[in-house]
Amino acid sequence: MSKVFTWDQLFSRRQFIKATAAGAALGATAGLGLLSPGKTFAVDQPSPQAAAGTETRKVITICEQCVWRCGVIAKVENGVVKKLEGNPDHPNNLGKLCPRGNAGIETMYSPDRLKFPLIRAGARGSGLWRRASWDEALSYTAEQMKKIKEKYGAKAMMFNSTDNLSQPFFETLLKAYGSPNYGTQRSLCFNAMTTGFLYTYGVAQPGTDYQHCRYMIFAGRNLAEGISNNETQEMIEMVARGTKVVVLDPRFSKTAAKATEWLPIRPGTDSAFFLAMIQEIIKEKLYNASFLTAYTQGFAELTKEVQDYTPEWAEQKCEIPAATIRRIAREFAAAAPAAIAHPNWRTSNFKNSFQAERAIAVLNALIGNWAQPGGLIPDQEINTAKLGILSHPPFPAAQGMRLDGVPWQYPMVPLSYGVIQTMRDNILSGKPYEAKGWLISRQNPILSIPERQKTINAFMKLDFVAVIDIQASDTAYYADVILPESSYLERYDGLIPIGDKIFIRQPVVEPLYDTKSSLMIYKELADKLGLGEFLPYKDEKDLLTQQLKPFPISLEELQKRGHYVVPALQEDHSKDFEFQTSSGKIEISSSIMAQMGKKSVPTWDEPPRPSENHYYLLTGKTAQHSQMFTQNNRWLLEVFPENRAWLHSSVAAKLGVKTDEAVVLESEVGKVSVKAYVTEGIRPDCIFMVGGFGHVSKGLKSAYKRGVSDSALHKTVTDPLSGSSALSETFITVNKA
Ligand SMILES: Nc1nc2c(c(=O)[nH]1)N[C@H]1C(S)=C(S)[C@@H](COP(=O)(O)OP(=O)(O)OC[C@H]3O[C@@H](n4cnc5c(=O)[nH]c(N)nc54)[C@H](O)[C@@H]3O)O[C@H]1N2
Ligand SMILES: Nc1nc2c(c(=O)[nH]1)N[C@H]1C(S)=C(S)[C@@H](COP(=O)(O)OP(=O)(O)OC[C@H]3O[C@@H](n4cnc5c(=O)[nH]c(N)nc54)[C@H](O)[C@@H]3O)O[C@H]1N2
Ligand code: SF4
Ligand SMILES: [Mo]
Repeated sequence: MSKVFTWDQLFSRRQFIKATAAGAALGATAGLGLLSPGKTFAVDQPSPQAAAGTETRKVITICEQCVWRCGVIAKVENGVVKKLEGNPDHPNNLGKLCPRGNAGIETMYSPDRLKFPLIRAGARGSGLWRRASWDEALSYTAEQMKKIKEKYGAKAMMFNSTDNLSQPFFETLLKAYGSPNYGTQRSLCFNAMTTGFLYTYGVAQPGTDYQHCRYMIFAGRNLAEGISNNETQEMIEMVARGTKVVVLDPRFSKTAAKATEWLPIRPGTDSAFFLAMIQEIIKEKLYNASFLTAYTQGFAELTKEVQDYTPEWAEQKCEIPAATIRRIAREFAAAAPAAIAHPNWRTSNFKNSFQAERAIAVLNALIGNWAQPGGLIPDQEINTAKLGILSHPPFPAAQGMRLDGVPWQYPMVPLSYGVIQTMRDNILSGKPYEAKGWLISRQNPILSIPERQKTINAFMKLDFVAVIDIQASDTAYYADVILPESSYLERYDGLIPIGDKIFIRQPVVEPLYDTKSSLMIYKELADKLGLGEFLPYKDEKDLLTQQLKPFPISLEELQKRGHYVVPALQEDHSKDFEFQTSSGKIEISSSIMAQMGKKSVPTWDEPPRPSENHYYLLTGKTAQHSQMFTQNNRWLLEVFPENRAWLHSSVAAKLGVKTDEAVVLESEVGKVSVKAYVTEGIRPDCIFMVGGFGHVSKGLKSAYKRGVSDSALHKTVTDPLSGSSALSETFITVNKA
């Protein structure tokens, strides 16, 4: 057995050289990680490839600093990536990268990268590891997974992954293994929005035509900081054109700063605002009657339901003046059909967020903005290039109930979305059966699920945990085996069709360390499990060639061009659209909800309020970081070094606290001490923190213990309809530290 290391030893340069088989050769590679920490953001260390010769080239690929998948052109000099630029041919970013995209170089060259497979060599979470070969690490993982299947059935093994390009192959591994237990990030993210729109339009995520829009309402959608690159650009252009933009947010977000009107709504009461808009539009007959007759069902029921939801009633709930709600309803209807109540994104704020999303979906239907210039756009699915399929044997039937309660506890939540926080809770409860193993790829549940301590306890209870990551995430820190993936600038992933175009992610440089693409990790693990025939490819190039088979372009050519346009799809297919609901219409009254004995039209569901001396805890994004993972990126840390608790100046004055002084925040489940940020830009009854800080992994040397994790404070509250985790339903006290 090889030597045991702590994280400190493993990631110090000296130890790394000692621990490496080919110490001398790889010593140079380890040195590579140390970028100049100055402001130049230049890569000034030679790469191992540098020795091989001098060359300058550009490689077209795809960003992975968040889930948006922008097109990138990487400039490589002498084997070192010098600069990342936006690919002007890519629809997701129109030639521009956001700050996180630019900082992708540091993600790859970080000294904290996982450099080889690791097997736990002390108690779980002790931070003691030994280096393993790929063969050993994968064989060990496969043995544990086989043991669990033989002893407890495939269902005792859980598979988790957050949205990424190779996810379809992870799902193939899950199905081939035969487990029903699959966890994605979705119930922490957009379940309220996607289920709300799915049960209204049969479309989970319609697009929005910013270019022609004349009136936009965002309910918490903060495009200036929760960046969706091309959409953020379109929003900024829309504002510059003078389009009226209304932002509902308890906090003065950067999007609120751009907007025509900021409405500091009481958290959890968005549906009161929208129900009152609906009431006003119906009362004043400002709706599109012919559209409603032709394309919708349930208008009469809606009219009855909303009759008492007057703007005066709503004012009592949401604290926006009735006259403002009435005016906005009229302005919105007058701009129809070029007006949008935006579907939003991470609207998992309250249990009633599903009702808010249903009200938003229905409000759009009332003015008939579907597929109209300046309105909602059907998704592009029907017009998307279809990749070549890899044929494999039929999957075994997955036996057993799902640990996340879908559908037995959450009948309305689609299987592919799941309810990850309930999965975590049922690992702890052992109900309906005991979970034993967890394979996690590209996800950091220890920081992303509410109640961090509970999540850590769930990890401690399991027999086996394997994690696939590029760095020692908090979740990897609690694993038994860590399988290091090559960073996105060093690897291939599955091809990406977007409308009539097919894009490629490809290595910009050779992997710096002993890492593999997840495509190969899944494939080699499948081989060792005896399931290799389900992932029928030799290597990444073989897989991509099979995906490209229907198209008259070689992989080599695609690599050069970066994308391929499928000619047959360039015709207009918009008329092929059908609403994928039970009735084939837009369901103002949902057939499925009616069948399940629920109120089938949008309705008011009173949210809880903080008691005396308690505050709403709000969470959200900053433009400079992604989720729970870029906090260790030193370039990004330099521009956003830690999160602070936003306090209204009146609250700060009462406490006698100034900006950067410490406050103690306490909820029912946790307590943290964090620096204050005193501002007028938040309601006095709310405290806001950017999520993703407060890492517990000592392997994230720059991010370890920087800022605090609001997941340590968040209570676990789940909407029984959409499965969405209600992230603003935690109430806290605040005191001077
Ligand atoms: N830079 C950056 N961009 C990102 C990401 C990232 O991590 N970093 N992540 C991506 C992902 S996965 C997502 S899901 C999106 C999220 O994008 P958004 O959903 O736009 O952003 P969030 O910051 O999660 O939340 C937005 C706002 O909700 C407000 N809020 C809280 N409770 C309520 C309420 O009850 N009502 C209303 N009206 N507002 C409320 C908060 O104050 C916050 O400003 O961003 C994506 N883009
Ligand atoms: N408090 C709080 N909680 C939240 C939110 C919030 O705003 N505040 N937002 C919610 C939302 S919207 C979402 S979507 C979820 C996200 O929750 P998660 O999906 O759990 O979080 P991520 O940070 O996206 O996890 C990404 C993991 O992938 C790793 N990674 C990065 N690049 C690669 C790669 O190329 N390969 C591999 N194998 N791994 C890689 C990172 O190191 C990290 O460990 O969190 C939710 N939870
Ligand atoms: S939005 Fe930024 S981080 Fe996300 S893919 Fe695009 S450039 Fe990369
Ligand atoms: Mo998300």
